[in-house]
Amino acid sequence: MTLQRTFTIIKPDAVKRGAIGDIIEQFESQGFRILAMKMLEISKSQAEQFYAVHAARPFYGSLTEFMSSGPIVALALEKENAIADLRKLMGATDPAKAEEGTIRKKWATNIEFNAIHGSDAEDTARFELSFFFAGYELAK
Ligand code: 3AN
Repeated sequence: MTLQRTFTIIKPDAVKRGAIGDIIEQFESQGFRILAMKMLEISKSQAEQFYAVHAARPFYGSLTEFMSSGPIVALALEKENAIADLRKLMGATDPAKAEEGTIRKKWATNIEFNAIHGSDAEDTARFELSFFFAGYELAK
């Protein structure tokens, strides 16, 4: 297996609940290497660009409102099979369906305030990483 990169956001609800440390601890203990990390706030229009693939969905307005409502933590992660393994560690989008031991089971409130974002495929991971990080910001 070759190393793969993925992108994740600790969402505003999880930051407000004091979950940053716990979630980063889970990334590291599950073997993800942190290549880059930053805490920032994004504007509504930046959130709209980031979630452009969801523009036609009914929840696009509230999702982008929420993602621009407070600080987030963006990370670039690397491991073998990173994309699928991160999705597994995150748990189902709806925390009511998330498995025991997943980040969303522990920290998400509902399908909208669901604590964490993770890229779902190689092309989205590339887009999302380049949206938040310049090449020089990634660890060698
Ligand atoms: P995931 O984040 O698990 O990849 P997606 O890509 O289906 O899920 O949805 C992107 C984000 O949109 C979710 N993380 C969630 O915050 C929000 N979302 C998805 N479905 C709904 C819904 N039915 N109602 C409100 N928000 C939703």
